[in-house]
Amino acid sequence: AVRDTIHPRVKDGKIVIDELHMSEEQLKEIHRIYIVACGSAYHAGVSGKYVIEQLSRIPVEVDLASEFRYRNPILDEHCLVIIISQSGETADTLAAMREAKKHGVRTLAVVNVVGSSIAREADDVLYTWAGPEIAVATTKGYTSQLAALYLLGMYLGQTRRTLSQEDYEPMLNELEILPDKMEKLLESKEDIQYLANRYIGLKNVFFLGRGIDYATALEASLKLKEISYVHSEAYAAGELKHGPIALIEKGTLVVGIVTQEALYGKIVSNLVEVKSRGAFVLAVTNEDNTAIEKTADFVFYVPKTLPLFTGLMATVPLQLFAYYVAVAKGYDVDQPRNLAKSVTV
Ligand code: F1P
Repeated sequence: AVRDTIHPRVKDGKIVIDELHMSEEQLKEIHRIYIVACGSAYHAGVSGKYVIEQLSRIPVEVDLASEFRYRNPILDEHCLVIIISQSGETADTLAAMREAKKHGVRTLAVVNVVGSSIAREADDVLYTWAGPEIAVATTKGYTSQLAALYLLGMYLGQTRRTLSQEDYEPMLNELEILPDKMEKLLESKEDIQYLANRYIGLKNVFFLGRGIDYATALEASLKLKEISYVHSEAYAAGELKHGPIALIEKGTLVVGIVTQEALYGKIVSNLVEVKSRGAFVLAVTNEDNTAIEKTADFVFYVPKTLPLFTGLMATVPLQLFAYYVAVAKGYDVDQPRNLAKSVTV
């Protein structure tokens, strides 16, 4: 799915987003981006904020569609509103987009379902081409949304000249091999299954991450809730000491997502803290970060990629973790209780 998102937009060593009908001048004049979505798509937006801000230096605000639509957001003609929705039918997301359009703001939809309501009404549409999502909980829809946002960030960075050619080329090369790296990590999925079987009686799980890893933590936590019915929370790791640490006790599972080399020391000290209170620590980290074994009880290594792209690597094992816990408990992973494929009311 990720390959199908990236492939049509990389041509002759350049990213070409034909679907974005904005002139170079208009793109240069954008002074604020709002990303608006619900559920997993919102988490893709949190990841997208880091990527787009880093590459284009445009301030990005990420908002839940159910909040954005009622909060009278400050919008003008130099804002861009990016709407993310796998189905393209989520009621709050559609309403948020209509709200933005009322202010005369340009809207760009990142959507999977061709011809859906959001796709039809947006000014521009970036299809993710992930194919049909059969299961209720979004999985490949999410990873392909990340890929679309990486493309967009690089495109904006190149157009606005905030991303140098020197940085752009290795990023583009990496982007093209990301799908192979994702396939490679699937080779060790039995390790995740082993861990999931061991944690079948799981009651509370905490996911911690910093920077982009925080976005991955949010999505990993949602997947576990949605399909395995396990209570889980995601925190930006620095927030731990502001309350949640009170909930850590002997045997609590804490999942640390540790892909940002510049922040290794910081997150490791958070993991040491929870371990000293009896938590069992699972770390998802880059393949060369073997030093983590001093802290974590179990490590899942993912192929190394550029720091801005690690969301794609770290999400997959955690989606699988939620999947294997659900399977071990005998749940229907495709049709979780109380959930609808798209929330249309
Ligand atoms: C948003 C979403 C999904 C979630 C569930 C309910 O859908 O929250 O992320 O997995 O299916 O809807 P969408 O707007 O991306 O279609």
